[in-house]
Amino acid sequence: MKASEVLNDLKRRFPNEPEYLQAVEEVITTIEDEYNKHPEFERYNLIERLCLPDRIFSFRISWVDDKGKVQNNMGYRIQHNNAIGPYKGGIRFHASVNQSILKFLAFEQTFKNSLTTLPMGGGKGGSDFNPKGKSDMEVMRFCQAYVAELWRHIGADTDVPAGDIGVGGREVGYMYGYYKKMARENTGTFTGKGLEFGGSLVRPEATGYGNVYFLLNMLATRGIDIKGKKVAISGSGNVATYTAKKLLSLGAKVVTMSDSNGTIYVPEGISEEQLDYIFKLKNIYRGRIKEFAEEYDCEYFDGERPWKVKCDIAMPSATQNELDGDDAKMLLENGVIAVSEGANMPSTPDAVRQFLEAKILYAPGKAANAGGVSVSGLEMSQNSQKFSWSAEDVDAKLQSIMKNIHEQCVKYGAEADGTVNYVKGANVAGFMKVAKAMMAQGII
Ligand code: NDP
Ligand code: 2IT
Repeated sequence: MKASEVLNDLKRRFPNEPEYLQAVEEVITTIEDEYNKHPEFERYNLIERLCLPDRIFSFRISWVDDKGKVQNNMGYRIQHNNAIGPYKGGIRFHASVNQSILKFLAFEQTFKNSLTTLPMGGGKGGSDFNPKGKSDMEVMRFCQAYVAELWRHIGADTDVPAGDIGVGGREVGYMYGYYKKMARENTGTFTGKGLEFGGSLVRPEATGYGNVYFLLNMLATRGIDIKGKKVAISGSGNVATYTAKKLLSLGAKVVTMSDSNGTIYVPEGISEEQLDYIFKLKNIYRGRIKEFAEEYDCEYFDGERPWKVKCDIAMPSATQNELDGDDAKMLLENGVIAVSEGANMPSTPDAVRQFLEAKILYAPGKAANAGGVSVSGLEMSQNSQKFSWSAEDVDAKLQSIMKNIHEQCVKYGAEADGTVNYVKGANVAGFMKVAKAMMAQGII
């Protein structure tokens, strides 16, 4: 089948999976030219095989809350593609989780992991469990119940989960602990583990730092200095906070952060002390960003996203489709020069189109946020060696991986007018490696 026919057929078969179709459509439409240069791909129906996940596990998770009430959630793990290495990708706990969202994330992860240069296939898992307001013991019991179903299907050389929205060091610890109890082995099947039991230095920081490293590579192509630039960040979780931390260390001004209830606006830039407050607020007290506005008496946009403020750079780092066509228009009108995505698929197709047409520096998540899974890959390497590397070593490797991803994007995304289409570059580069590996391995 031709690439466009595959897309139409997927639309017919999965009409209730909008996020999955959105991610697939973006990739198919950008790789079509390259794909059509390889008739052998079509002969082996490669594109359809690459769009459909290898397998999906879905299951009921029943657990008992602190009041003794039985709660039921749905759990999933999508093993999308393992042509270049074990399935690899995070676990998301959020009330909105469904099969479409996890299929889009697993699909994207396959291309992202291909770009990292490390041997990792793509996967994603999660549950519609809502961690908000849950006690530590409830979170632990839930993590154990999730892994009680999942543990048989994962392993250090099979499928290696990690964190994502709602899953950080605490949840990975509980899941890994229970996995180890069931599987009776200690090979590190999970990344983002605590440093005392096989975790890698710089893994918590890696996605945010990696996004800033990617941004620096993009800015360098136009000779722009990050110092003094105003950056609007969305989210206040793992990715957002470490993005802010690195930006502050480079002399940039972080003017916004947010959560699902609203946005704080600090026109002169958040200070290091204020960022520390946000770390504690989010990780220890598990509070809301509004409390920051109360503590520091700054502007707070209730129920609004950050994109209306004047900024030079936007780094969406919360969730999918959090920046739409109207937001893109406002950002462009306010003179934004770069958008680098920490989240997965945060910009809607309309927003992406506007960024590409405006020829600003626009990096899609699968390139810009690949630092997290890259250091997960490095955690896997360290676990295999039963050894751990210094923070300096891991950070240097992360910087070199992000530079390499940027180079791949430039190689496949360079336009005649000298600009770079990073969407095309990332999709084609990611696709070609997986496609060649699949071709070599036959119809399986
Ligand atoms: P966290 O759970 O640490 O933080 C998520 C942040 O995003 C919170 O501030 C949260 O606000 C906000 N958020 C979540 N859902 C929504 C929503 N529906 N609307 C508005 N805001 C929302 O997650 P991470 O920082 O780990 O993940 C953020 C993004 O980065 C995700 O897209 C994830 O897939 C992506 N990513 C993560 C990587 C990692 O290593 N962790 C690696 C690569 C990408 P609230 O508290 O109100 O829910
Ligand atoms: O979207 C992502 O790349 C992640 N959530 C991190 C995955 C991982 O395996 O570290």
